[in-house]
Amino acid sequence: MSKALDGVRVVDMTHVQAGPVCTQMLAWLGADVIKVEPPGRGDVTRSQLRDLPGVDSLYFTMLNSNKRSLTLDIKQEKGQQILWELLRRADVLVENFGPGALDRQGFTWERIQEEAPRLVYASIKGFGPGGYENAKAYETIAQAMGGSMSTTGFEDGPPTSTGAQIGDSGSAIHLLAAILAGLLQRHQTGRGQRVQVAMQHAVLNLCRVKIRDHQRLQHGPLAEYPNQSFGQTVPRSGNASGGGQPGWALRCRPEGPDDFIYVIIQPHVWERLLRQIGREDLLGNPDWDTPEARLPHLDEVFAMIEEWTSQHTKWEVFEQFNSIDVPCGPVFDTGDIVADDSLRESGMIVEVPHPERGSYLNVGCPLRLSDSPVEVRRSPLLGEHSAEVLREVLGMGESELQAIHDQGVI
Ligand code: CAO
Repeated sequence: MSKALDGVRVVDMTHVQAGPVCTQMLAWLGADVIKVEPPGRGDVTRSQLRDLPGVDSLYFTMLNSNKRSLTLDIKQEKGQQILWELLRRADVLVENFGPGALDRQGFTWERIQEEAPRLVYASIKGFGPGGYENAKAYETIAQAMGGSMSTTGFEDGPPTSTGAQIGDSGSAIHLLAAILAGLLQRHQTGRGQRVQVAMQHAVLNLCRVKIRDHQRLQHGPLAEYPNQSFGQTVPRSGNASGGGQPGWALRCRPEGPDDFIYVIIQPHVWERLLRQIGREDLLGNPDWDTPEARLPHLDEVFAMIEEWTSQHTKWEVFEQFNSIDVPCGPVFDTGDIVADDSLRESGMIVEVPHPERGSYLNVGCPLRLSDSPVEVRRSPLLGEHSAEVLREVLGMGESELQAIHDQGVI
């Protein structure tokens, strides 16, 4: 079956996490993603956090599936010539180097527009224009400066980073949307364009509701927050839902570190919820009956529900609450995730064979397109497709391939 991005060629100069996650999605959608890596070492993550000696790390394999690998030294003149040739034949260039890295090798936006006017040139940097522009960034730096860390965690604890990689993978998804929009606009204009996402901006976009609450705070306390007192800025609110319906993580049997279920109280299922947990005595009680009446003593409300949940496993509670339409979610630990039948059936946890490490698990593609199914294929070995790409895309002959190999260009 054809793929959504069939015929789209991507020169992928990304490394670490933020860029590779974006280009992996482009590859899953059918683009021909050619990962350009420094000869000899490749993307630094190939050797970071290795679990097996001498083999590409899971850090690398899980973020670089469905791509081809071309090694190319862009600090040699010949390497730069080859890169220019590739860019003239490509639709998209993606990179996430530190500020100015590609400009220093002569690949400025001005020159790229002249040489490859149809190219969508996409970048992730830590920051946008302004005071932080030249600073490097990693995941947690973006979380710190995008509003996530100060609003995550418990009130009596320090600012906390999230397990979800909203700085890196979050920026990647934003960049994917921007690249696809750039390609669509090219249909109208015939021109490529410069596409940029700053990690700080992507995190801030994901923290939109906290800036909502910052402004609400100027007009009084945030009633749905569990906090007792408020200052000038949005406090950390533990596991409060942050939405219009209150929620909390409640302990379950046998009280292991992840034996919790997250429960949301919707007004129209309150009565059913009370009956399920055996507290019919509260039906009609004005202190408990309406969302407004419950709001000032939510801690008591959730403690009461927890008395019941703590007598059951999170799976039992999930089943029983679902049967009465109470929204809830057991806290999945990583073991639950990799063993979950429905995640495997839906292709979100996939087993991928690899010639050097044996098979490994990858997280599949959450995008479902009826006419563009995703098949997750293993990540490439370093330089695995160098000759293939240069022959196929640039029409390079064997003697030239041998010569640039001997010069260390590839
Ligand atoms: N051949 C030769 N050299 C190559 C090359 C190739 N194929 N590909 C890259 N390089 C060189 C670059 O030219 C650059 O060299 P110079 O520094 O001499 O100009 C260098 O490799 C890469 O520089 P860098 O600044 O990107 O690398 P770093 O390890 O110092 O910084 C990071 C890493 C992530 C902090 C930085 O890239 C960055 O801020 N990126 C933007 C934000 C981002 O994406 N962060 C998320 C990282 S995921 O957690």
